[in-house]
Amino acid sequence: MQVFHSEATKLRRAKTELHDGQLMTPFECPERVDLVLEQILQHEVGQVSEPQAFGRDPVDAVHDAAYVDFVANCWDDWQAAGYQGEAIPTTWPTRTMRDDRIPGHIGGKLGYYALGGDTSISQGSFEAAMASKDVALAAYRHTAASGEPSFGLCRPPGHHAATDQFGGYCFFNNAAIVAQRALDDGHGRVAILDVDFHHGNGTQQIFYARDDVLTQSIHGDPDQCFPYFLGHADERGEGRGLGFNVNYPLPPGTDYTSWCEQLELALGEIRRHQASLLVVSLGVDTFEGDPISSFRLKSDDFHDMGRRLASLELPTVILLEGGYAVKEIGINVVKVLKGFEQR
Ligand code: Q9C
Ligand code: ZN
Repeated sequence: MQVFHSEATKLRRAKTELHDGQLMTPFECPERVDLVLEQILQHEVGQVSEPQAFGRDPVDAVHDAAYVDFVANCWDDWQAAGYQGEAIPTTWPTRTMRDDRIPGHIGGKLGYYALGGDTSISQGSFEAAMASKDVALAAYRHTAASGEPSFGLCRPPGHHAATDQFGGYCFFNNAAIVAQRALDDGHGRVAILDVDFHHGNGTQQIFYARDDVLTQSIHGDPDQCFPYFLGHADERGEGRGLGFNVNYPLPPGTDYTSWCEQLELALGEIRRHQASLLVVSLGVDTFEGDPISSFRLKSDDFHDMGRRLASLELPTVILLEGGYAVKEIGINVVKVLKGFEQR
């Protein structure tokens, strides 16, 4: 399988993440890229290529232009304000306040454009996010041209990023950017299947009122799990998009047998909608050893997952989302890719 990777995805090297009341070294670290790449090379998954630069237009196609400007300028603006640490939001336009005016001060902008306080913005964050979407688009281009599957070693991840919000370690929604580009290239219908432990709230929001992208997510029940405020089973899309979003929330402790039943339901929906391209938001944070998640998938389960994804026999772009700080992240990704190639 063709693999796409860019060293520039490691330009984000944040020092802080506010996690469970403590300021820690972020789980979403550049070492993740090296761990996955090392296993891809060791297991000879396929040729590894650098992406070209696709510029900003594909980002603007799914995100608000002022939001993209904010991500591009945030670190400079934060430093210009004289702050020493990394840019962390602390004040939000919550229910009891107004959200119809965007503050001029960077502290206010941060709260306006953030969906959580977990993702510090630092030097290189924008550049890495741009490289991440280039990796995704290069993978898509390969699959679109050849029909062959491809894997994009995206980092930072994308699926929590909404039209005009960052958070959950995500800035630009790589899967949504690929889906939109595919539609612009003439694909009739695209399916995005999100198998990351966390609900793909950004992907859902971006396409919620549309019937040209089927969005589905299998994830930890938002009653118990981040992002808490989206991802319930009764969110099915709106307007023309009604029926084109499907959520499969599962309780903490879910094992592969139960998880897989939901996967088969999701695959059935994709067949029913006659999608011509599949984008997989591949988080391997469903692994039993993941430090911030609570499903119980074992390494061998990822092989079976890949095999089942391939059973759709669709042109498929697989993009990395989550999967954290354990050495198994690389082997678990490789197992999905190898399982997929068994067909
Ligand atoms: N204490 C992705 O997997 N932190 N993002 C949750 C729980 C945010 C995960 C807080 C987790 C974001 C792409
Ligand atoms: Zn995740």
